[in-house]
Amino acid sequence: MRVDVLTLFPEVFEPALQSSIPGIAARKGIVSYHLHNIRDYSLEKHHKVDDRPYGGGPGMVLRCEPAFRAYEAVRAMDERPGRLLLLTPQGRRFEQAVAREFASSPRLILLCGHYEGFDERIRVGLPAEEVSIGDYVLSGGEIAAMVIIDAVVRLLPGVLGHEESAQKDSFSEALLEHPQYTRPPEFRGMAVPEVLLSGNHGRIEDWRKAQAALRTQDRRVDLLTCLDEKQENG
Ligand code: 6GU
Repeated sequence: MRVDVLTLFPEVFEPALQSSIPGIAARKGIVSYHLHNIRDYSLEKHHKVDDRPYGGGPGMVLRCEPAFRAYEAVRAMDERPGRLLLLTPQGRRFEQAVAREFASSPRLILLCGHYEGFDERIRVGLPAEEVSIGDYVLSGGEIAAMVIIDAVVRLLPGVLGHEESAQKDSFSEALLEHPQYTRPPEFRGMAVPEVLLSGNHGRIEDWRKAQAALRTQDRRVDLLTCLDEKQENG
């Protein structure tokens, strides 16, 4: 997969994309990241990318020309058209099913806004899908873009050493994770559940499934309701 990011702050992506799973995926050659500064595509003499909103009001708005020119130049860098994602709190809510959908694309182009927003003609004039990572306001799309890249890249075949998620049935995948323990067997009076030390893989699997169900029931009943609806709808 090829990932292009159009941003005013390309430097904030470097550590996130070089570390942990996103970094491993790149080193394995499964994904390549390409960072582009929108400012480089501004035709203004001081490479200004924002301007005051028509009609007045606080804040600044991302101008059309640098955004369109950046997108068009970047799109032409590779023959695969890919999907253009516009990061905005007004977008479609990003969730695991959307991550799986994006993971099937050979290319993603993420356009990060800053300031108070995008000129409306960027939304209308570019073939963009607007995406939000949740109901809160971030100062810019960069952190949201990193969230999306991380969630998508870890789904690409060969990225995770253990292809466990492929083995997991759809039921357990829809639940919260069961508790995990590692050595020592007792720490400050807190013991590891006996079943995990038993070596009985059948019992361990049953215990984990039960714990995941309990935890989901306790903390996120909405996930169970959602699962029921999915099963009813086939
Ligand atoms: Cl994608 N952008 C911004 N600025 N804020 C957000 C968001 C995106 N998703 C949730 N809040």
